[in-house]
Amino acid sequence: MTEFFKDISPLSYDPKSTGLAFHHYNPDEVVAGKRMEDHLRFAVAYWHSFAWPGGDPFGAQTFERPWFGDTMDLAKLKADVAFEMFDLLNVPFFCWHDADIRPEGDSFAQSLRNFEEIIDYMIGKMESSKTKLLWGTANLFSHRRFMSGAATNPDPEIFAWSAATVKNCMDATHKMGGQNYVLWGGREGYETLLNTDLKRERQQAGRFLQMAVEYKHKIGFKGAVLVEPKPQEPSKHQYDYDVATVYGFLKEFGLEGEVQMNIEQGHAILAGHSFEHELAMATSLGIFGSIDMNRNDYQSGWDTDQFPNNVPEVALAYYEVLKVGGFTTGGTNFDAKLRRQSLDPVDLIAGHAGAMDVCARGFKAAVAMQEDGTLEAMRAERYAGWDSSGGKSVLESDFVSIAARVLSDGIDPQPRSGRQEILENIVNRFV
Ligand code: XUL
Ligand code: CO
Repeated sequence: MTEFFKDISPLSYDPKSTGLAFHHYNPDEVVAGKRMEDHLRFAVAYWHSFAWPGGDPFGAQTFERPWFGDTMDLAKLKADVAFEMFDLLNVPFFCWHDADIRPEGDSFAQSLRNFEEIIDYMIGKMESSKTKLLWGTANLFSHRRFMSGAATNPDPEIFAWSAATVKNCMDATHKMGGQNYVLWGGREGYETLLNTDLKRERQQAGRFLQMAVEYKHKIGFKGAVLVEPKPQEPSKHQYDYDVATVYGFLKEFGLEGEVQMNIEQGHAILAGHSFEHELAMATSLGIFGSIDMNRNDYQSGWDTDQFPNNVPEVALAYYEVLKVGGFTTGGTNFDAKLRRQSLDPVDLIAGHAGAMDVCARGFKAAVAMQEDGTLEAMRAERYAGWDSSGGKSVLESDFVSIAARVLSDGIDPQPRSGRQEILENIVNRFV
């Protein structure tokens, strides 16, 4: 045991507790035919909890962690503390970027050796822990070599470096028994068209993603390949702006059956959408995969990655997920970080515990809404005309015959209420 969480005991479900406990999340509670833990599939994101120093654009590190530094011993200490936190929280999954878990070497080969050593160290820890890998990913955005993109870089050698990095991260994810592999196009975008060949860059990104999918099949990785859309940040114009944009991209490069979406609340907000919109878009296109759960500030205009704390919003999100039967390989990854003044070990635990409770409350509300059925009955009633023989024949017809029928039948459609307030009142009964 390390000293880091020395005063903190494992959390349990204890609704009456006034201390550190779960008040709504009971992993063993069976809801809609399954244990909560198996529905929600919570994951801790290594980068925010263990690698982020607490900086902002006006100030550097605020956190002082005993594992900060560039040696392998410190990387192992970081892994020790991380697995202690997974145990305290009893989370079934975690997620990493290569750069979160190993020190950067002074060559590609040295970084790879560091990475492989840490992967083996973590696999050793996983033998005595319940926590599995939800997904692995490559950090192709922090180092200055990626300042002009990874796959979309004007320099083919950066493409090659990035491809080799993703190959190694996919190998490690596979070796760890990971359930998905994620690609977030961190700097796959551009700042100014004046120096950018947009057509070429999109083709490079398409080929890169095809190679990742080819490699997944080559090594027999059975998990899902997930793309995580995000607009505007860090590049002014990101090629993977939102779910609909990425779907067009997948179609163009023949990948629509191969790649699903990892959808993040904060990214949806930055794209000018709601979280549930992005989820509904993905489920309707058959490309929903997983969730990066967090909460964005609605005013700031950048990605604040706060822990979720809005039960109605989370309920509407899980309602969309439940409509397609819940997660398969995906889960709820807390891509969320402490505020930089939250310095103490207990803040890390409280942030996650609170988030798990918020998700549990939202999820139970979503299940209750689904079991109640009124929302779906009212939606079906709104579209019932399309199920009638007249409605069906409209879509099988053409403009000429439709125009003739509108005249001959003397059609005179009457507007009907959309009932939004009534529907919102129904939701409010459950959240
Ligand atoms: C960045 C972001 C990433 C991805 C993984 O906004 O969400 O942490 O989730 O690279
Ligand atoms: Co994310």
